[in-house]
Amino acid sequence: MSRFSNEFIFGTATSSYQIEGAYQEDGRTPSIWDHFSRIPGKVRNMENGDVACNHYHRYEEDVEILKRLGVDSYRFSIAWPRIFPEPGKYNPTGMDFYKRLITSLRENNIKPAVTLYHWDLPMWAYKRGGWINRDSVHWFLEYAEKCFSELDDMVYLWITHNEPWCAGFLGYHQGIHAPGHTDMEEALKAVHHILLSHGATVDLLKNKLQSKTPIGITLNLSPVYPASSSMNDLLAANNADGYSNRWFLDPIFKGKYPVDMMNLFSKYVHDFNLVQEGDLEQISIECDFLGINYYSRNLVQFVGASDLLFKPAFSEYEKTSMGWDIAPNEFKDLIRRLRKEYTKLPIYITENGAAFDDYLSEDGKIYDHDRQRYIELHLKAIADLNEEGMNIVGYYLWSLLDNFEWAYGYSKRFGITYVDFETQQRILKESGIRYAEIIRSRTINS
Ligand code: IFM
Repeated sequence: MSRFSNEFIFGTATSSYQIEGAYQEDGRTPSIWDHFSRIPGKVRNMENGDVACNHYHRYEEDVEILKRLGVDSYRFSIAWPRIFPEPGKYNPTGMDFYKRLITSLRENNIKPAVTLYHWDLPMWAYKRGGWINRDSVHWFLEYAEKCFSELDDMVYLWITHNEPWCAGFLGYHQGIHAPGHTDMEEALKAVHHILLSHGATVDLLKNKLQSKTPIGITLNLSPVYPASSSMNDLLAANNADGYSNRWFLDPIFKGKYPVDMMNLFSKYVHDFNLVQEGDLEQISIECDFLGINYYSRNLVQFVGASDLLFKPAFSEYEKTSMGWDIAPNEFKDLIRRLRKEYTKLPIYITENGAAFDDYLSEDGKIYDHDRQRYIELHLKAIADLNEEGMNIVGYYLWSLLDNFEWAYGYSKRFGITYVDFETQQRILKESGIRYAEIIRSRTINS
């Protein structure tokens, strides 16, 4: 039996576009996901977040679920197009929703952990070039400043960006996420400006506004392994690691982009003004914590006919319904490496969880034992890591609710609460009931 300290934060996580719905209410204007999801072929069954979990109207019921779970904290994101529906035009009615939500959380002793950007870039910003335009840093700062001035005294921690790898590379290089571009140079620009906006926002909160509220960034990191020990596969693993992990960790913690990846990327970059003097100092500004979203490991092999020389390799590991390897031991490798090579900052696991095909049984319950086991394995890994002194200070389970899983629409269920999207009925799954027990006892079986 392993025990979590009394200070350890147990939580669940969601994001605005994935759960809120109310896509045209109280002044909200479209985001890139409203637009992208309407392009045929981009999202399974052309589903979208117009209604999603209708959390905008049902947030009180969702806070009740959080209470039942007994979580210490709840992580959610703010929809930028609710706050600034048009350039430079603040919408207090949009902000009021988050004030109501935060007030309700605090009345129930649940600490609000707030992400500023979880991918719903306003369309007005996209039309001006989106993250490819360096001015995006100023637009983001204006938005962040308003969130800070209205909410900072009620917020437990701030997260500037969720998973810049997805916003940058999935959105601008692979085209799988909004805005659906497939251009490496654009992706490199987008990532650089996202990271710059992160640094500028940390500077704003800590130095200009002198706030004591902790602030950090959330990266989705995946430890990479070669399919064999051949030179080619080792090269493939190095590149995959550079693309998914080091391209973010190195500028944030070492103040420089990795040289091997700069060489690999150099053929795409024609704008030599991209990284300007002072940018890397800004990006590597000291934060208060690092947020990590961990789902799986990444096994790769060499492929000559690809720009980055790697592709996923066949793996015999048990998988979730996303086809992702269940890999709690590799999670330990990742954390140990971060401690050795990158940072001593407190670490929050800001997301971890699994999609499985859930069935509502005749007795009205969801016996999602696969998900329960996945959660237990990863919580056990955290307890073990903390015994080694790795200082993981909190865990946010993804997700509180089944929700809109981006390009997969509603076909993948990550929730510990089942959502019937026809009726909006919520049912706590067995994994949720087990999570509540773990939280109550603050222990996990070996
Ligand atoms: O649903 C996403 C979330 O928006 C970001 N992290 C990964 C989750 C599962 O794919």
